[in-house]
Amino acid sequence: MATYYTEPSRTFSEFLLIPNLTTKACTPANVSLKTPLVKFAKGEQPAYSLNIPFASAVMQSVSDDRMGVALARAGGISFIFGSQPIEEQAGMVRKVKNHKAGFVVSRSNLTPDDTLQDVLDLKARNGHSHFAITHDGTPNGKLLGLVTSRDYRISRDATDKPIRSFMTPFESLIVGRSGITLSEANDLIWDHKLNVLPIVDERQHLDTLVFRKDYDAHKEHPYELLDANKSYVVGAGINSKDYMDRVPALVEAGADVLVIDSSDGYSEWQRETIEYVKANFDVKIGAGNVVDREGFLYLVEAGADFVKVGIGGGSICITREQKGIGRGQASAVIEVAEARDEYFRRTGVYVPICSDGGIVHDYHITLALAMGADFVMMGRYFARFDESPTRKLKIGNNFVKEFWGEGSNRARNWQRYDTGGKSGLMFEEGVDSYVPYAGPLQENMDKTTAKIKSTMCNCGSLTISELQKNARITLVSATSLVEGGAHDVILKDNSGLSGE
Ligand code: RVP
Repeated sequence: MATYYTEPSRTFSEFLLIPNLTTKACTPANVSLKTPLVKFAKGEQPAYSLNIPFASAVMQSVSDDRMGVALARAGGISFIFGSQPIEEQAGMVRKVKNHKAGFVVSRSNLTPDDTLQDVLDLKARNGHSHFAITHDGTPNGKLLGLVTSRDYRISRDATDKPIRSFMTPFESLIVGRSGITLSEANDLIWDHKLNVLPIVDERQHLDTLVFRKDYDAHKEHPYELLDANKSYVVGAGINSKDYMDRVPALVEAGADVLVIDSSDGYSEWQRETIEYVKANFDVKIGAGNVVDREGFLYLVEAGADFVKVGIGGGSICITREQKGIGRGQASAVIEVAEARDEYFRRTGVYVPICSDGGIVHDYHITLALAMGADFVMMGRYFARFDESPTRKLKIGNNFVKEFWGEGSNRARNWQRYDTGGKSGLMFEEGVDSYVPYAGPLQENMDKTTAKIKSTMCNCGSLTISELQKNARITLVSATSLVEGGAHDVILKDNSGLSGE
């Protein structure tokens, strides 16, 4: 006979947190959201921790190199999507690792033979006001001069004037040498009252530019997640099919952490993948997804450094409808967290778990953490931001961004859903959709983390592990769900009434 679970499978919206005593010391400013990313032994520190417990989903429409830089800068981690050719994915990882905070590759470049009109055209196209003048007009050509808006007067100058006649020539420029630190570059910027400092190599070829405003921005990101070489930490998705080719390329590109990306990770394919990676590389590897104790323990015994939890809860996911597998996200997290704690007591090894999918409201993140998740992975949340890889469109009066599932026809990521064998039959497990455009990542994350910290204070907790120990969580009835939103009032926005 089949096994029946007596408890229904539940989701985050069915729970609320009950406040604990808030002491005077418990203020949002004192709350830390630091959390382990990979397993560690009792009394030791994990090799990687996150400063903010957020990971961006292993999805084409979410995690490319731009998201990787933006999220690491904000304190979390991106897992660059694996449903692309190996070299392209490795290229994205490399871009994140090579992105030196504050040092940017010049994006507006011209040659001395170009004209003032070319400067004006480029300015109109990308809005930049500094132009590197290189011998061949490329970002890393020999630097011959610089043009800023102080070098020309549109009202007086002929637009066919060649750049060489009005640029500031190299001989008159203050430049930094490749290899200088950001704070040394900043000293030059301040000492010489510059807005931009070109960094050149020993052959006078342009390496990068440092902008005064970027240095200020760098100081505004106190949570940025850096490795020992001061490069951003980045993850990458792999699958259990081409890992023997993909993993070496990703490790060579500098990926810090890998994750096997699958809708159902409780499989011998995942065990073999983990064993291969552990035997051949010194790189961290997460696995999943699972929704119960057995699945968690199986992947941990195989050597996983963290385990991802969740089947069918993603906003674009139709796995439950298509295949009838899955579990309410809250129930899955609660059971796996219990298994994680039990494993820790038994072995002294703490294996972090990630709640993946189904976060709709910011408070769902706090609930997931309170229920035992060490961090959350989100797709829809990040897809809404400027930094996600997809197009921003105007539909009616609203701006939206495109967002599609890895199991949709558009992504064609069949490996994520393949259960092995010679399967030719493929069916969609995801949809192609839009999400409301929400602006820049940092601004949104600041708001979300402010809410989480504030709720943690309500719960008398200064850290995530305190929250996991102290949280008191109650189920809500269907009727009290109504009570939780605005009710029995006429909302002004929708009233259709006009007042004085
Ligand atoms: P959400 O944050 O609710 O958008 O969920 C994102 C998660 O959904 C991903 O991390 C992944 O686990 C899952 N996903 C991605 N594509 C699909 C699909 O097409 N079914 N599901």
